[in-house]
Amino acid sequence: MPPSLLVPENDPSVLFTTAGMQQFKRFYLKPDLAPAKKVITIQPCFRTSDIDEVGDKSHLTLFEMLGNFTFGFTESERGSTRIATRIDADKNQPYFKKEAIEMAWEFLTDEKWLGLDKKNLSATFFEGNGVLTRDDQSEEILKTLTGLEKIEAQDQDENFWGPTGLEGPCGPTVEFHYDGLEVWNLVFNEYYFAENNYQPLEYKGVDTGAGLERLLVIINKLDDVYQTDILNPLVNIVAQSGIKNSRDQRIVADHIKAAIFAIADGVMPSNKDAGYVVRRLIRRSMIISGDASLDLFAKLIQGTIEIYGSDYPHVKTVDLSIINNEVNRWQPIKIKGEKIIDSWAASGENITGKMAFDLYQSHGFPIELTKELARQRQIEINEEDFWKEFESHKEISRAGVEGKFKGGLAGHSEIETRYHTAAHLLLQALRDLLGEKIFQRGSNITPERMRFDFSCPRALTEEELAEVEAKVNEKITEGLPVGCEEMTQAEAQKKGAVGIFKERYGEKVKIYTIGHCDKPYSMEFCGGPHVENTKEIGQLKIIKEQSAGAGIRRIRAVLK
Ligand code: ALA
Repeated sequence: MPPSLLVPENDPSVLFTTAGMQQFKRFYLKPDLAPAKKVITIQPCFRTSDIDEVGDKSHLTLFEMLGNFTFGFTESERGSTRIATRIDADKNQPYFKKEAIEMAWEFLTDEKWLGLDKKNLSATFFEGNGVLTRDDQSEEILKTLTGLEKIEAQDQDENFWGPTGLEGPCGPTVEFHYDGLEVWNLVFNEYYFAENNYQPLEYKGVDTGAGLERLLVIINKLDDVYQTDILNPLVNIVAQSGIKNSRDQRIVADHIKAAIFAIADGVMPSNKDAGYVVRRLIRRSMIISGDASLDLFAKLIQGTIEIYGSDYPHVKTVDLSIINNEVNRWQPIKIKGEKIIDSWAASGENITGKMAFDLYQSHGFPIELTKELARQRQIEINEEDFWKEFESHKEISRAGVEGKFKGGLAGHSEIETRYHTAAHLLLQALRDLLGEKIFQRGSNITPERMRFDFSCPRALTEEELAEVEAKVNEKITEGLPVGCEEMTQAEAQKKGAVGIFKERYGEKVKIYTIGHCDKPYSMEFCGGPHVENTKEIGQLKIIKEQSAGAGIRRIRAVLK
């Protein structure tokens, strides 16, 4: 299945997609919803928790996680005939510990597959705690693997995974390590965690995570992930820009690449939530690269597109101007922040948590930078209090996110259906005028009006808005038929449909076309519903155009 977006769409309890299983959380509860009992993905994962370790041998902000997943296993599934046999790859049957562990071992060690030396591999399993039982089953299965010599029990910190966010499936893990480096994590989801309580799950499932970059290190006998051919070219670009320190080189390569992937998935740099993380990645890179930033970031975008453009075509849509805006925006903030901290230093004041938080809140000054500047000026900073302020603020903004989420659920009255179709025409009219780099970044429809967000580095002129409005109304007047067709993502992409990469589940996608089928005017991935003929829409009037964050514009329009 295709990977999900880096920002999960229906899970306000997390900022980013940190693991392959996240888009499948509900399938562990309700396996019948899953398109298959066995699924594999390659999931770009974004881990803010690892940012401080970036630059060492094995941690990255963004990495690709290889995963195989299964849902809906029950003990009765393991009929007497199946326990001893390898699962049949063609059958749509769930599996559990025995099969998962054996397949992992075979894949890691067999000459047919990775062919790793068994002597360098070790395994760990969950030793249990007061509440959760020791995973004896996995231990027994590990003991049957030929050539595996080191098996160790470990505690919950090491060998228990999940849930992501506040609640969800979770369970004991079996990990394989190569020369001490974790390369393979099997999570046996047998519990559901909610309200401080682990409930056994009715259906059990497996969630695997294997870091692509780490596997490359081992297979190609490298020292660390930054030497792999998916990162080394980026590190070289940074080195050529004159940055000498090798850890700094790696940090900039990692951060800008992660920012590019996030932006490609619609996360624009901003002052809150995921957008703020992206902003921090860019700002930390700017602190390191100084005056070279603009030129260097342009080269890194180019380099990232060269490496990833064919596998992740949407990275090609990332516009340099979004990052340029960040660089330009940062200069005055940096000067202002330095001045404020200088004045604190001059009066001999130390920085309280509240002062640091205000600097962050009102000037977008990340704590890392405040720390860096405080250190240069030899004044103290109360970081603990900063984080307390930060946490209490986060609770408030989380409540905000949930509120927004509820408000965003669209109804499907007739008038809203008309707005939906009008949104397709609007996107196409914008693309006609401004080019194919324009993508929809969100929309909100009520019976009274529509709000439409799209990627665009600058404001539109009045003439341009008039032209877009006229184009939409022209297409309405033409009375074009609206059709819907189901096809695979690949077919849709080939036909030039817009918005494909946002699709998360399953093979087939719904494509709505507006216009005559040999030469449709608009062709867009969408769940519907839509009118049957554009005549039904009425007339569109653009009321306002404004900014909706860096690199995003918002149009408000009404139908008459
Ligand atoms: N979800 C598991 C992990 O992230 C596989 O390690």
